[in-house]
Amino acid sequence: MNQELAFIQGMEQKEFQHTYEEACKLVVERLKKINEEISLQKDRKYIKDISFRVKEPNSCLSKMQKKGYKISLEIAKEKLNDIAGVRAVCYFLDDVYQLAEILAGYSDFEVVKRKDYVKKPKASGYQSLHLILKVPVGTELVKVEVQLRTRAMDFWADIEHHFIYKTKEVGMEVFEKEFLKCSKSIQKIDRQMLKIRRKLEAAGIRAC
Ligand code: 0O2
Repeated sequence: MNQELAFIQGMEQKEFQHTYEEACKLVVERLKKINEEISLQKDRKYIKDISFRVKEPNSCLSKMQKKGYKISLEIAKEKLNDIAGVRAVCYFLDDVYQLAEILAGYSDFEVVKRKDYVKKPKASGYQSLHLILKVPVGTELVKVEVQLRTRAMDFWADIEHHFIYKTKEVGMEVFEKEFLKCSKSIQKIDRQMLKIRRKLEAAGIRAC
């Protein structure tokens, strides 16, 4: 059997999938709990959406090949940060940072890496705050990539992912520029929305 096939079959094993699913679910449960508590505390909506996925075996294989890693399950577990992926979409910019702090504060979660593509967006215009966490599943510590972003960032990333991010089409530069322009507008809108919310709060106007 060739290496690639053995890799895919290894990833498809129930036990492997289960471990990563459990890791995602643990983070999702925490996020739900945080959402309930903070929404009450702030008397407004906090997290709009929480989702998760275990990365498809084929997608993991492509990423391993793209990064030039030896194709093995052990290397995938060690090198791929996003086999387990969780996303939380917030309303406001400050909520994204606060949420990252709360998650990082759990004593059973270890922050392995923090990538702030909000402060420093990627060349494409992609914005999100990524935390790579190690979370306990049974006796293992499993890596989970948590993507935290605002609704506006999510709107952009979703559409850009659909048309641009993994495309093999050539001559996409004109569209990439358009997306970059939109990302800059989104940065402005997120800042404006935060300012408006703060003014409303200062005026004592609460969400109804
Ligand atoms: P998919 O299909 O979304 O899963 P690392 O190994 O953690 O240091 P990694 O994972 O190579 O670094 O890269 P990076 O840039 O931190 O990206 C992690 C994920 O962020 C990507 O996963 C995407 O989900 C998202 N992302 C990064 N850049 C862009 C972008 O320009 N546009 C969009 N729409 N999403 C982006 P995957 O596995 O690449 O893809």
